[in-house]
Amino acid sequence: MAGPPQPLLERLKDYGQEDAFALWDELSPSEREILVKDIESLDLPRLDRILRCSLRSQGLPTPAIEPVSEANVSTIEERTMEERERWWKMGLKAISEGKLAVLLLSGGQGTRLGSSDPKGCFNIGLPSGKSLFQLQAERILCVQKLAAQSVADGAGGFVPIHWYIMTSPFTDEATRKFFESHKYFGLEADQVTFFQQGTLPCVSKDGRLIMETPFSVAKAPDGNGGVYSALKSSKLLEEMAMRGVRYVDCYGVDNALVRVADPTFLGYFIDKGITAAAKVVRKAYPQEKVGVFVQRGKGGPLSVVEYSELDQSMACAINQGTGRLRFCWSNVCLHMFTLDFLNQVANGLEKDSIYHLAEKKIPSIHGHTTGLKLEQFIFDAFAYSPSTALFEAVREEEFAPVKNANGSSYDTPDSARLLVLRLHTRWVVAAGGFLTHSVPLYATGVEISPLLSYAGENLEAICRARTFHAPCEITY
Ligand code: UD2
Repeated sequence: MAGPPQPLLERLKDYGQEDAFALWDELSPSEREILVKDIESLDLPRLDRILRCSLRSQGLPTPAIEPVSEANVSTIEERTMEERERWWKMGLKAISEGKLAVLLLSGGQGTRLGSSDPKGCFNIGLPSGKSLFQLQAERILCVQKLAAQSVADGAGGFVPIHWYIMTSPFTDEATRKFFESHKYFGLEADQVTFFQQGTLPCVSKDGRLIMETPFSVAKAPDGNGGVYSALKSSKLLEEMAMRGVRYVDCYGVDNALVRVADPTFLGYFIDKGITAAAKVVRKAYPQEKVGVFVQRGKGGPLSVVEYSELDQSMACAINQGTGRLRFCWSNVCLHMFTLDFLNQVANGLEKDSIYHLAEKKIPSIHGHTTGLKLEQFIFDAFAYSPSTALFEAVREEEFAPVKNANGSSYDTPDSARLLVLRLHTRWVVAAGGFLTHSVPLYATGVEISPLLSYAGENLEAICRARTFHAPCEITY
């Protein structure tokens, strides 16, 4: 009985991974062929380097971390109306010149949501029934229009904002089909580019490959920080440069209120002349499942400690002076980078192969087994940024996470839907409109199409003295 190919077995032995061939004798010829191809596709030296660096760094003490100094945060209360308007105009001008690209992180598996579809396809139950992808596409359409109107003569026509969408093997096909079947929600097909992130094998806690089936290694997407190597290998950073892109707005798909291509955030970013920025909201409570921004030593670079790596004493620490949480600036996966900085990261990140180890239940030949997923995080890049600033956003206006299935206690489609309806109801009332409602107002509201208004602007003509019966979508 022929055993596994000797050279391949030897290579596995070099890294202590020969168990991958343990069931060889029970496999059919075709299964053996699949297994050999699967093992040959692994970059064993890279995997071994990642494992050694990541498993070793697990025990190392993290360098002293401090809360972010207030000088690095643009807070809402200190922001003047003049600044907001100036940044809004600066952002629209840069967008009208084609300098902004949008980068969507959409490779995650929606396991917590209980849906096998990509999260962006999810309908959170708004009156319009729009998916997260459609809401985001229409916000891009709206900003394009506002940018074209902001140009002096306005006759220039709009410059399309290019939308780069990172998928993973788990979400790619369904995402592309969803966009095609919805005709890109009114966008031009050639202003949307899909690209896939990489995957990495799942390993046991002592670093051994986990076999999902007798002839295939268990794998998972390499984290939303996989975007850097994916941009590099797909040569999309060069393509962005060819398009004249200077700034990249990067965000997570699972936020129903995400302000895609936010002109104010872009204007602030350009005005500050920095290389990286993130929107932050004040943390709602110590256990909130958000990363928190920290500073590594006085004046050191900003970075994020993910909620899954934040120890309770840090999460609950109180600033004695203010009585507020010591680590209060939450990461909400809303980032802005210069294209130059993305190039530096994409070429530099590989050197530091420290990955985050996420302990998960992994489907395997022994049933669901506790194992480790190897992930890089999008915000790992902040450690390399020479200049980073945080831009406080109003939580109720910009952060409606869709993480857990309805019935869970937080971050569900229902909670996100209500946040959208309540915000848009406030916009209608502020624009002189009235509401009637047959269910209590706290449980309903109106939805304003993103094609009408991006952040509540230009609604007087439509809403003044009009009465709307909630729940409904206002589209004209
Ligand atoms: C993310 C943030 C967390 C906080 C929270 C707020 C990261 C690493 N963590 O936590 O700090 O902001 O959101 O809601 O950003 N994704 C990929 N590829 C992957 C994994 C995830 O594209 O391999 C995408 C995913 O589709 C989503 C985003 O990254 O758009 C964040 O998803 P997540 O579930 O990994 O992160 P979460 O919710 O634990």
